[in-house]
Amino acid sequence: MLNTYTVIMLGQRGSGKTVYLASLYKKLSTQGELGFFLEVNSAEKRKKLKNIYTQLTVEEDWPEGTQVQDLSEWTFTCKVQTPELPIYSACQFTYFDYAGGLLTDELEDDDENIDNELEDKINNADALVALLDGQRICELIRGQKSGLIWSIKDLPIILTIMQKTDKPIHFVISKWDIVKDHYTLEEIRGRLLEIEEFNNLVKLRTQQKTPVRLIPVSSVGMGFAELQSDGSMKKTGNLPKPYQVEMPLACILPDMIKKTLEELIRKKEQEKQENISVQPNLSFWERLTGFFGSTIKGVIETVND
Ligand SMILES: Nc1nc2c(ncn2[C@@H]2O[C@H](COP(=O)(O)OP(=O)(O)OP(=O)(O)O)[C@@H](O)[C@H]2O)c(=O)[nH]1
Ligand SMILES: [Mg+2]
Repeated sequence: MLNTYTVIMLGQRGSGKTVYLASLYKKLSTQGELGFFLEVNSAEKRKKLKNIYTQLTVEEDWPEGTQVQDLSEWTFTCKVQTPELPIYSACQFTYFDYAGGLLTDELEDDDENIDNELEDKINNADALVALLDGQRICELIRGQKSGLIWSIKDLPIILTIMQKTDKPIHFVISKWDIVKDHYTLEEIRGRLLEIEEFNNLVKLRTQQKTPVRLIPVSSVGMGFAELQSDGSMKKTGNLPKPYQVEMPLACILPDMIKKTLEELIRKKEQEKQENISVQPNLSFWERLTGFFGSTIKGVIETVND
């Protein structure tokens, strides 16, 4: 039996959760240079994710906002590929997609059980990732009211949830494609640290020596969409080129699957001794840490005070 880990992305309405899920799957469902890939465990769900991605790519409209009733659960098997061994299933992780309103809005009585269900999942999660809406962050830096509201209402709700856990937490900035021409990651980091609740959480984690990361991603990549002056997002007709969508997982998974991997490597070492004709150029662990290690270094900024 594989270990299953639960990763929950915390993001308000419109922050980009559903688009991210579809884009993540698209990017990671094929074997490639990354060294690992994802498989969705049900054929039905696989189709659903592909459909969302196709709609995202070819239709003029974006996928609809998720309805409160549509809390959905996705189980991915994370498979590791190596040149010298058959493909290994390293772990499974579960991911939820839900209506962001569940986190921030007052709910009808009928919806309260769904809210409780989500709360349970959050409390039992193995890692939390906050999806910070890049569009709102820009509005905040520009001094627009919508950005201010985000910083005093929506963000603190997410931070309060994160404060309650001692599991790994990371921050992802969504919609980096529309942010990056205006602000650097440093500027954004600085502005976020001016928010007291954010600063406190980062300080606490730094004292505990569990680094918090700030990871810019774009589910669609540069040039796919243009922000309009009324705040809407217009597609340009270009194809999506997901940017750094695998990075949040690349930060979380190695820690969680370390034990499993060590076990695999041990077995592998034994095999090597028994059968000297196998001459792998790189060990499992080297490949994996090589991948995770090298990608993580340059691109991800560690937020510390
Ligand atoms: N430019 C750009 N826009 C994005 C990106 N991801 C999402 N968007 C925009 O943000 C909107 C909301 O994205 P969703 O993924 O539906 O947001 P959500 O978090 O699932 O929202 P709820 O389901 O309402 O909780 C999309 O319709 C797009 O207009 C991105 O990577 N780049
Ligand atoms: Mg959604």
